[in-house]
Parts: sequence; structure tokens; C-alpha cells
Amino acid sequence: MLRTKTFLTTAPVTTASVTTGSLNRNFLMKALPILILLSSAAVASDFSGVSAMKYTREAVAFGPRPAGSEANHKLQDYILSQIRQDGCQVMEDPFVAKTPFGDKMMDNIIAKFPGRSGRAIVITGHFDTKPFPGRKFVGANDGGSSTGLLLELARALARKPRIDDVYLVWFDGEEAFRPEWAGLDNLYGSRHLAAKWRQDQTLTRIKALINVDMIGDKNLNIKRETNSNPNLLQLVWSTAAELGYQAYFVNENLATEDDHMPFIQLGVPALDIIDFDYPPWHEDSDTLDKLSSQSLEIVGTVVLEVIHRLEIQ
Ligand code: 1BN
Ligand code: ZN
Repeated sequence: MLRTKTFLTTAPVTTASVTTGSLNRNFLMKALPILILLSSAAVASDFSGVSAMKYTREAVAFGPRPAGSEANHKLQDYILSQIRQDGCQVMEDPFVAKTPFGDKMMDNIIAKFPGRSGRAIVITGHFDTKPFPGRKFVGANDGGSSTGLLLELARALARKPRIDDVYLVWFDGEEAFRPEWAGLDNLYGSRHLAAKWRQDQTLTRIKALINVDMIGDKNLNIKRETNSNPNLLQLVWSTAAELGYQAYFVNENLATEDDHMPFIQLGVPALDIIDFDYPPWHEDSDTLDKLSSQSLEIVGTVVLEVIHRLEIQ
């Protein structure tokens, strides 16, 4: 794996330079910048921010995508068509949600990359957008970025041997139908899947669930979400720092409700990676020009590395 090469390229040269003379030291001084470049390229290359941005752009092109809408159904078909190319098990989780505006058909989409340990790691995000009747809210960051990042994760995980099962879940119905976020008018997809996985015992196999939301902002600034599991917060923040991303995973706190909450409430170690410092939040100006492929690559690379670390724990 590229990750292993990263450590092998730097370590032996450093050791040799300490034990032998100035020749090796000179070599090290010249070679180190190249080795650092090579090692960061190796870490970044499994997950492509450019590819994640392309998926995000294609999702956003469907326009406003509230749960139950035609555009939402077209996006479901698009997600399914993409993940069917990734050599994973593809599952749908259709259900009827009781909303303040009546019953609505919703559907979570699940990609399973099977492992051999019996344990599971789950990475989630939402693909619906908040309904704003009469407006053109396309949710490039809020709904688009999580959809694109998960599609690129599926591509990066495709056809690789696994220790744990890795599930990727695209949640429907994260957003409230009413203008305000209140009561049971939100988190429809995650509440449904948490209840289903409680029934069939899947929850007992989950080592960790990581939800991503609004992670494409050009000005990436992710705070520690305080409803999240403390051990997972520690793992994600230390991984980000070791990859050189401490400027983006900052040491500040924030509490939000998001798709991790139904799992937290059922005792699953879960965490929300959310950049809530985003002025166009729920505005029609939440458009693609506010996003960057670098931000998607930073978060995707951290999540991939965390999956690896969880698997060998
Ligand atoms: C995230 C994106 N959320 C909705 N769209 C959840 C949320 C709701 C976060 C209220 C903060 C406040
Ligand atoms: Zn939202």
C-alpha cells in the first residue's frame, strides 16, 4: 500500500545519516525535501479531491434535492450507478417517513465492502437538500460535498482486501421540512437505519461510525463536535495532526445535532466531522464556487487513514 511506502522511504535514510559521516548527511539534506514531497503525495493519492469534486458537481447538477422529490430520486439512481462500478455490495433501505407534510418515501443507499473480522466501520453523510419552496437552494456544501466525498471513498476502497466490513451510507431525509430544526422533523434516514440495525444486531458489530457534513468549504475549519465519542475525537484529531492537517482540524468545540445522533443515542461510538463555520449555510449562495477539491481531499484522506487505524486496533 502507498501508506506503507511513506514510512519506508523516510526512516532508513534518517537512520543511516545518524550513524555514518557527512556524506550521508549531505545526501539527506538534499534528498529530504524530495522525500517529504514523495511521502505526502503517497498519503494523498488514494483519495482524490479532484475526483470527489467531480462527483459533488454531478450531484449538485440535479438541482434542489429534497427528500421525496424527483431530483432526489434521480440522484439516488446516479449514486447507485456509480457504486455499482466499485465491486461492493449495494443495498437500498427504502422506508416511509411521517413528516409535517404527510408521508414521504425515502431511501438510504448503502455500499458494503466486506472484511473478515466480523466487526464493522461505518462512514455516513446525507444526499438530500433542505426544502425551500420558491427558492433555488442546491446545497453544494450541505448535501453535495458529503455525497461526493462518499462516492470518492467508494472508488478508493474498491477491490481492496479488508479486515473489517466497511459500510458507506448515503442518508436521505437529514434535513427538516419545516424552516426550524425541531423535534422529529429531521434525521429521518439515520433514525430509520439506526432502528433497523438495532433490530438485526448490526449495531453490536460497529467499532465506529463517522458522519461527514459540509466538508467542502474552501475555508476549511472543523471543530470538535462535543456530542461525539471522545475516543473517536482523539483518534481523528491526532490522525489529522500527524498528516499535517492541524490547521483544518482545530482545537475548538462545537455541539450540533446531525446524522450521528441516533447512533450515539443507541450506544454506538460515533462522531460528526462538520465545518459549521460556513456563511452560505442554508442560503441559495451555497454553490460550487464556495468549495475546493483540496478541502475534500484533506477530509477524505483523514477518513481513509482513520479507517486503516481502526482496522488494525
Ligand atoms: C447540518 C446541515 N444540519 C443541517 N444541515 C444539522 C444542523 C442543524 C446543524 C441545526 C446545526 C444546527
Ligand atoms: Zn442543512
